[in-house]
Amino acid sequence: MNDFRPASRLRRSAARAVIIGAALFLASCATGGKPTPPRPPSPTPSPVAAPSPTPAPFPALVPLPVSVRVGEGAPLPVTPATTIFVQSTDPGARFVGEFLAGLLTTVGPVGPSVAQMGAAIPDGSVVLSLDLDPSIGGEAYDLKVTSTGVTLKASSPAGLFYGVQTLRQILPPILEHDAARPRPIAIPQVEIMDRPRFGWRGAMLDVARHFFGVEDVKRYLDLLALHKMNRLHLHLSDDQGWRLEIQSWPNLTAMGGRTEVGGTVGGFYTQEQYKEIVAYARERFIDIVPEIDMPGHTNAALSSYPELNCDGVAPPPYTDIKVGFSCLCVADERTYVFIEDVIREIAALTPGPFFHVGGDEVKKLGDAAYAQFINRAQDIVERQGKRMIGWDEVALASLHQGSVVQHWRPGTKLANVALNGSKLIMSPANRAYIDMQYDPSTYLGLFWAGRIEVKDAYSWDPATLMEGVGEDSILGVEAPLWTETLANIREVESMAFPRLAAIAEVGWSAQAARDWEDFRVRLGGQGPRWQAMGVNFYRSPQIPWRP
Ligand code: TNX
Repeated sequence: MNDFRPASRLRRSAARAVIIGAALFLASCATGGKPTPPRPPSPTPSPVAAPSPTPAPFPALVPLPVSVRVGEGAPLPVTPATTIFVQSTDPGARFVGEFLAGLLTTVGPVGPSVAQMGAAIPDGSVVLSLDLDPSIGGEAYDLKVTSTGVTLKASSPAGLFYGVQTLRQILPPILEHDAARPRPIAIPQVEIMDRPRFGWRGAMLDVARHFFGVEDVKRYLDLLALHKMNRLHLHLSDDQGWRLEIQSWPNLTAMGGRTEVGGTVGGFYTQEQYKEIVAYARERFIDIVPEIDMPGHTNAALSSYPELNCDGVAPPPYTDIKVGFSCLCVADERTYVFIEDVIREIAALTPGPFFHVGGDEVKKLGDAAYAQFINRAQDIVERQGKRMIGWDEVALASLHQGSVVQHWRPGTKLANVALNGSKLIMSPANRAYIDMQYDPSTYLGLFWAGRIEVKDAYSWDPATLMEGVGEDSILGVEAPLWTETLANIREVESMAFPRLAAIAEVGWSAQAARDWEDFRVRLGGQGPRWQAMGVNFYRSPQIPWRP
């Protein structure tokens, strides 16, 4: 069969018969046998969406690919006898093959096997190859499922990985649930071409206000990968806690790591644990971006070392949520020794090219002293072989071309940054801050930047947000999740999902192809998968959630 039809707008009635057939097939796979696990109670109220008059979309892909065509023929069976052939010696490609096999383990008592470089490839196989033209970018992929097999092509392992994430969203959600074994499945016929709009599709997790352990961070990384996000920015220090071991300044964690918001016990990552996070992220094609906030948001450091304070007196630990009161002693050279030690140790543990210096909300310094401090921090970051990122206040400094500004304050003008050749990451607080409440009934979260329902998080274009800052000046988007009010990973999930998926699509999919009505139906299709994965997502009344 090679009869594919366009399905980029999947609610079209012409596609209805195939769509319903496929949906019934998937539903029958998903419901027989083992029950899905009960969903733990959501900390946010979960109003029930009115049933949608729209037919269930197939495939319900988020983020939306460049093109999707649905085939009419019989679905391709996947069984323990299926082989995944990796037609490349690249260890990254092999790794992606193993990752796919891992996703498919529940198709039988054992999952499909992975083979390198098959000479004769039997019908029904899955074939991964690095045959795509590199000029369309390393994250692009082509995926084709026909009655004779699956072919997935990319120019680099990252592209293969994203193709696998797309395949995953085509498969029955029950596969995500371990108790589903054995569950033979069949993959509907599709032909998909895809590539991302932006290279930076990020999330930020504040592990300083509340501490989140290694397993929580891995869980977040898994969920980012499913939505093709490729940066996790860790906010590793703030007034309420210091979260990464620094061997040359051990009190930072021995003292500054103990606390968190509300006075509960905090925690920190040893350098070994941080390396474990970095490695886990890399296996999912995600770069960890470490942030040590300075010169403000530093009470945890100031309370651990008296010499970092201008008066030589360490303040007590702080566990409330006000901002702007703390500042390193920028006039004292010991402060720069401290910063250089910290940045050197973290840079050595971090393979990605960026180091985030925070720089936000410094109320204790005038503009000139602030700019001078950031200029010195920028030099130190560069001496350690990294590029500096800072929150949008750092635009007051003399930024180098390689430095990056993370826009967060709605209404800020940053055309000068773009003009001088530095790039921007767009995280406008009234769109991308997923610690904001959904609506007045959300009991977690803050609302200083407004309430952000899914539609607000989705309906904006990074390239027209700010005058003088167009597509070429933008690295991409990032969704920060501050955790003043979020004490555990389930609460984090309830704020992140579904809005993180909306930001993922803002970062991945072409602006002209994005449409709220289309998105909300595809997003509703993610519900069963998230449920099978135990994700504690908010059932926004704006979304027609599929049961
Ligand atoms: C502003 S965004 C902050 C954080 C808070 C957040 C709460 C930014 C650079 N600074 O310190 O946690 O608001 O939404």
